Amino acid sequence: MATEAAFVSEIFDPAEWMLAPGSEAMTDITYHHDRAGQVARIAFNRPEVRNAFRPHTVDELYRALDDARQNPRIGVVLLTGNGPSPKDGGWAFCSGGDQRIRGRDGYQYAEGDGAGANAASTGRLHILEVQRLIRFMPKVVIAVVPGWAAGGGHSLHVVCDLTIASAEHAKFKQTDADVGSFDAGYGSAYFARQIGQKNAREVFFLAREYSAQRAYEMGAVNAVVPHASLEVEALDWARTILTKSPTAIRMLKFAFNAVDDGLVGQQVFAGEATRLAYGTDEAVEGRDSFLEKRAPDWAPFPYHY
Ligand code: S0N
Repeated sequence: MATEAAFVSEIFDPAEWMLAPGSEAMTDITYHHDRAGQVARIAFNRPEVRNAFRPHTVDELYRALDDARQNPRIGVVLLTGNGPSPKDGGWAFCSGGDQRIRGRDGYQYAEGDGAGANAASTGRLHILEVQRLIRFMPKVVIAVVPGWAAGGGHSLHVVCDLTIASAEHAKFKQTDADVGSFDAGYGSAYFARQIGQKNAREVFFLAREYSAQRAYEMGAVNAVVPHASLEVEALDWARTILTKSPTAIRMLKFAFNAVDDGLVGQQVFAGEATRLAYGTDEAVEGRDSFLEKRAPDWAPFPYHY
């Protein structure tokens, strides 16, 4: 049974949300569904470290995103960060990998962080699995950026379908090269497709700080809105998207992706096309002829529309 939502962030409205079933024990993220059960809100919940992720955070994030992906009623996912920090009042979407537990082979699980029997003996870099989940899920994922999007957190906003940013607190900075890290996939190469090669190279090579307004001007952000109304605006965008045909949105997302995703993009798009084709009389005839051990009769089906 769904549970009433507790207050998790200064701009979170508990009246809009219910705790997502199964999310009660999550520690590093929060996961909610709106009361109609059609919008998911998934938020980093480590504001004291600017919502940096450790392996356990990524495990929970993957689980929540996959749950939202598989829920047939959820049409839009909001990915955000809770805040502000109890230490200094700072806001963050996500500041990437937790540098305190980065080892020579990736990010390390720690005692007591909930990893339990799943704790890997070697380090993990499975945030890239999360990126692919966002990229390939047949639903719109909106990055709702209330503060810092830095490092791997910047890459996550890049891979989301849309980004809405807080006018007052959102800041963007690609720190990868500062800390000896490099997202050589969506975070950089796809980012360059979004904002152009010169701009993307500047963001990575200089690792400067960009305001929400500047990111908007570069084409990295869809809208800049007052901080207090950030989540209201994001829910409004989600509910507008929910008025559209789910199949059309899904096919459009995969069409936008396909050009940059090579054969995997073609595979994802074609998988959806195959699923749609299964609904035609023609495909039904193909299946039935096999099951009835007869030659298929394609005569009713034209070669040209
Ligand atoms: C975000 C920044 C710019 C905010 O600066 P600000 O507001 O001055 O706050 P601070 O005082 O610096 O921070 C407040 C407290 O939070 C801690 N903290 C912040 N970020 C992290 C972090 N990432 N890890 C651990 N702790 C963090 C601060 O230490 C401070 O703590 P106290 O109060 O105890 O002093 C600024 O904080 C900043 O620059 N942060 C680091 C950003 C960064 O470099 N992130 C890592 C980048 N690399 C990755 O994310 C790699 C992982 C990844 O996604 C990946 C995987 C495979 C391939 C590629 C990638 C990729 O995308 O890079």
